[in-house]
Amino acid sequence: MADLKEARVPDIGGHADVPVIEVMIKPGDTVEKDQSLITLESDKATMEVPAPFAGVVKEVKLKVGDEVSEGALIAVIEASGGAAAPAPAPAKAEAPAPAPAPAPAPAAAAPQVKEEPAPLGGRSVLPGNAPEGDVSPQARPPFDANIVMPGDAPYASPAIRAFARELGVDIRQVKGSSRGGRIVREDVTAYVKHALASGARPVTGGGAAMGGLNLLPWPKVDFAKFGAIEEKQLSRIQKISGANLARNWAMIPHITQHEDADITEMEAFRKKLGEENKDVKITPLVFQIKAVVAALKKFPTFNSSLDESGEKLILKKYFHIGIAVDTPDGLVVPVIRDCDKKGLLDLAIELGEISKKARDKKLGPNDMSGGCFSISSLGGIGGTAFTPIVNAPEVAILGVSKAQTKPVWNGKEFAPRLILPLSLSYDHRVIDGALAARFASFLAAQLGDIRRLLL
Ligand code: CAO
Repeated sequence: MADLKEARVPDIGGHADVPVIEVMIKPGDTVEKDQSLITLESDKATMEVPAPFAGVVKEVKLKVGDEVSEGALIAVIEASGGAAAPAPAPAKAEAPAPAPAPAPAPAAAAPQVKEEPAPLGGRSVLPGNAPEGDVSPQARPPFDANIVMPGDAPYASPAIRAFARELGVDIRQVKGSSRGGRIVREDVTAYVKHALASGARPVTGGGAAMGGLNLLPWPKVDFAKFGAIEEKQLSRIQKISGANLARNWAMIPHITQHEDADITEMEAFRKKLGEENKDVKITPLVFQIKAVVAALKKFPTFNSSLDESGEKLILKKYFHIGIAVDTPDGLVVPVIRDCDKKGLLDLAIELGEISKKARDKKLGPNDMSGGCFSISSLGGIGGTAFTPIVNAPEVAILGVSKAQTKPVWNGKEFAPRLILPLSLSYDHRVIDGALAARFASFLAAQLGDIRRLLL
């Protein structure tokens, strides 16, 4: 029989009628013990209420905007085996023993508030159950908003803090516009836009606040006034990559150098190689990886990163190449390691494997870290040129468009040649235009002369 249990609001330090500002679960969700269920907002702090036990959410009994006090029913959860909640809630030391029925639910069992410092400002978490080795519920102090959220700490929900972190925003710089000065999502986005518009150059490549910019707030438009609309949430990948792209675009002074490579001979060789190795898909991309490695060896500045202070260049002696892969959920950039030590066929096999892994959503953090330089190939789709965004902390990225046969003057006549458009974006703080032009023409020469590439 289903083991249905109730998750309730624990002791929140005597606060009553506290608004629910976030509901993080829906029926059907599987929750782990201590996973946040809702966020409450007292007039001094935001608090996450975690699940007192693991299980599957059957019913959610609250919605955003409800006001709750201790004991309010949050959700009915079908507890998974062995992780049941403790028995009825203990009474607080100073409170009279509660009547035997109706027993408050498990969530109220451990009325302790633990301070959990988050990277930016304070954050409070209300554990549903006592952690191992914790003191008895009676001995624990009730929630004190002043402890977990000191008066001068920014006033924002954990979700808004996480959102600010994703964008690299120091939430202490953001002014809250909501009731009581609470920071809401719009305040964070307005802050970023303001920072971008005023054009201030951030001090470092890593996490510096973009203060002093003076952007207009993002236009708020009621699109439904003009016709039918539909809303669609961005995927998790889109949110994460969007935040990274926005930071990189705003903080890196980009230049894009365009170059054409004559890949007529390379293409003939690729086709031959493909016929001899029918079980491996060999696309032009593996040749580009080899050419990039050769160019990185010749121009080591391209194989570097600015350190966090923005004053030192770290030159890498390894050659790990990131490949932008388009997946149904958004853009990911897995990394192929040690490309200098791998042949065309090895690279082709690995490229097939990581693309599949990316599209099957099986990439782990290790698959996507440690890249030196990225390639974004839209050649299989089309286009004549584009401006890729540098994948920080790398300092350059190669965009590849679709190869096309074009008439090229050979001194006597126009001859049909297969021309591959290359778009090299780079961080102008690290790389000068002349160096970029040399890198791009070296790259084109490598691709144009297959003998050099195979050396
Ligand atoms: N010019 C002409 N044809 C090209 C080409 C180019 N530059 N690059 C690839 N092709 C051809 C391939 O040879 C293949 O042809 P066949 O089907 O006849 O064999 C076809 O285009 C499709 O190639 P592919 O895309 O499957 O393989 P790939 O190795 O070129 O690329 C991958 C692999 C994972 C990079 C690619 O599938 C992808 O996801 N690209 C999108 C990357 C992206 O979104 N970048 C933008 C980032 S910014 O938003």
